Amino acid sequence: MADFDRTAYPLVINNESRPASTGETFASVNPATGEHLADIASAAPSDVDAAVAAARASFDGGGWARTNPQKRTRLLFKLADLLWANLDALARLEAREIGKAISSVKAEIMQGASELEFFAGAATKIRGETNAAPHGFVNYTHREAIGVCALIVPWNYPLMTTLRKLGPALAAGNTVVIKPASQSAMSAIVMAELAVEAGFPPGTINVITGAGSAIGGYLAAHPGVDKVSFTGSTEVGRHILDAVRHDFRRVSLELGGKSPALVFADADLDAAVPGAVWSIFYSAGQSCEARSRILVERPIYDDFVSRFAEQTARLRVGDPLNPKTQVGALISVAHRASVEAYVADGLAEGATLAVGGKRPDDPGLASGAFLMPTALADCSNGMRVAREEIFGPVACILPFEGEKEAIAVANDSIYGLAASLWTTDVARAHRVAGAIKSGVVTINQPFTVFPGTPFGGFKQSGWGREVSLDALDDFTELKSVLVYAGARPMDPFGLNG
Ligand code: TAP
Repeated sequence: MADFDRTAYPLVINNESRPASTGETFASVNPATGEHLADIASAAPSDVDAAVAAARASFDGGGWARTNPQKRTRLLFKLADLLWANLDALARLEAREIGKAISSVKAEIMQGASELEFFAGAATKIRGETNAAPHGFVNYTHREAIGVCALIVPWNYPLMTTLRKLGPALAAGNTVVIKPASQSAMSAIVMAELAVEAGFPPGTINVITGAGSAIGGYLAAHPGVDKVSFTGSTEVGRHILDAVRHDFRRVSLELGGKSPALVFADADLDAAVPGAVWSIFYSAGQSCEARSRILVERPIYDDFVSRFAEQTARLRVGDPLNPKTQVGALISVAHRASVEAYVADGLAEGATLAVGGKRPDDPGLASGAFLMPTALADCSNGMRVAREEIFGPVACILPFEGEKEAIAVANDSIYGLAASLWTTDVARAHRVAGAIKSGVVTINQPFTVFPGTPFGGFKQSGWGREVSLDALDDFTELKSVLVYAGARPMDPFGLNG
């Protein structure tokens, strides 16, 4: 049984919960209250070595790599069952740790468990192909596990992102070392303990915690790691690339975004306005796929801005543990300061404040990292607020004239993760979807991903795809086997005379 009430969280290596070898810890703090929640083990490089060695032994020695796919399926479903059984406690744990509204956290853990189930089923369906080959030859392919995978995860969707990587990695037969973000480590540790309860062999799932700049970098560069799967900022993504490039180890990267929502004059505003509000303010804007640039066609611009501001002002901001709360705290007071600086910068560059832009008036929220959902209207795409990822509850609203300009502005970004289109013109919806340079395009609805649908970015939003079966490809190597099946001996130099 998982213990959700403790105040110390260990490393999980080789199915054992243990303190860091140095005995060092770091504090987990509730960003909504400033309350100290727990002490988390702070791994030393020698602990990373131990975790990689355990994963290596499970992969090379066969603890996990030699399980048959049916057993992998059963164990992954068992872990998913344990997550469902502990859903409320896990949601509470994460809501306290990252300050996010508990209704959101719960939905994300459900999504993560569903994705795990998707890959549990996929473990028995990994397929190869036969290909055309010259007469007398047979060619077939199969997909093999890569080996030890380092899964490095950010704080904004902690458990969901961990499960999103864990499912395809394990389904394909890899073993893993998970490095959660320091601000959201607890749920990964509990999940690994539930995996021990489920019966995963020792060394299959290991968790190390500690500063990314120290042990995250050390893990990514570790010669015992065959693949790094990273989700986080584009800046740290570059460090990850540096860590793997020398020996060409495998890597996939899910990075930042500055995703647009395009609202055309023919859109159904009863759907587009709440959809646009949700897709920036869900998770207090701390989403890689947040539609943080809202491009609105000129004839409906004023109406859209006033409806957007009115609906945003009605969002319930407050205690993350209250099930009615829609927007919780930001991840830290320091992060809120960075978001507030962006708002000030946008106003200085000529944007107008449509709503928000301040901390909540409620004195009960004064010690937490809260910020009211904010919309900056009359932005232009050259402004810093429209170009950089703010990663907070700030929408930039920009007017546009016609489809051509909308596409040009939407694509004028270093990122290309997601885009939403709002229009009742079916032909336009598909035409614009084809022209937008992003990994995901959603039409007349705000949701980005369901188990089985691909997720990942163009341009500086990353490499690779998650959530769908493409993720299995990213966690496997493709092997081509060429067989000679001719009647006479193979003698390419003609040496047999
Ligand atoms: P980062 O600061 O990039 O941290 C992500 C992870 O990397 C954390 O576990 C962090 O550990 C670790 N890390 C930090 N420096 C490292 C280094 N030099 N080498 C190896 N690992 C290192 O991101 P964040 O602030 O947690 O999350 C926000 C960012 O993630 C945003 O840019 C957001 O867009 C992106 N994100 C992208 C996606 C997708 S799917 N595209 C999804 C969610 C988030 P510590 O916590 O210990 O520093």
